[in-house]
Amino acid sequence: MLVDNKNIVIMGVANKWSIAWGIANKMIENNANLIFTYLEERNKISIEKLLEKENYTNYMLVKLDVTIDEDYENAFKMIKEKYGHIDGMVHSVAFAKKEELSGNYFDTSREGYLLSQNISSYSFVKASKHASDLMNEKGQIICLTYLGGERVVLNYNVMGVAKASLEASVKYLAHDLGKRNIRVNAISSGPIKTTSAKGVGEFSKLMDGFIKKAPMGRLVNHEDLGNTALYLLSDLSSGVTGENIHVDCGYSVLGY
Ligand code: 1JT
Repeated sequence: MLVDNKNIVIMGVANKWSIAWGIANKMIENNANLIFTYLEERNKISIEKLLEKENYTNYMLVKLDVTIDEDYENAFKMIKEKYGHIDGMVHSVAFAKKEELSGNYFDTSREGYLLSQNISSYSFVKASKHASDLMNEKGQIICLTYLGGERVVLNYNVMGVAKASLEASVKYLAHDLGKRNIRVNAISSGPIKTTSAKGVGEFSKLMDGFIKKAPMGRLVNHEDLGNTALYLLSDLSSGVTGENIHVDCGYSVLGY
């Protein structure tokens, strides 16, 4: 198995619709040891329930509010105490205020801008620092992004700018960590109906348009993302770093 007995930290499972859960599920099938970070008690309970259903008991849950420096210290200290080292990390965390995901980008508030950068982008830098400290000889780090970080996608606005900075961080971190044989990559996912996405106005319209236009004529699913995550977290992708893999049923090749 491709990630057999690997210790992998997964940030961003809130419930069964989370992209991070799709990735975790694939890791469970491939016998990884998973460490979940969560924000709120209700997320912890959701994760425990999901894992119980899978009959998966060999895991760790740690609280980590990505906006609090001491939370990283505590979380990674506890991870080190239990596992000694880690082999991989998955970052699937983002936030923007709902009112900033529509209308004109120029109406973005300073507070909203900084909040989305803090949670969606800086957290990846900070987590990569702590995760890489626990990696020996080699490691793999991945994050989730969206086309709106590279192109103008209507309404994505402040999140697009946060994803642009996340994608730039992937390249700088790949440079920092390459000599230590730690690879850093992004997965650019097509739109997925998660709890956060459902809160966005006109999201269903975006999904309909996506199915109509995407070369494969369908939506991306959790398994598609889990498969690419498995590739990136395993030795199948040895030699790949600083890359952004589009798992979007071909949508991003379109010029119309
Ligand atoms: C967040 C939200 C990050 C929705 C997100 C996201 N990354 C992708 N989506 C889905 C999406 C959202 C919009 C969109 C296209 C896709 C919700 C708040 C938390 C962070 O516009 C075209 C707005």
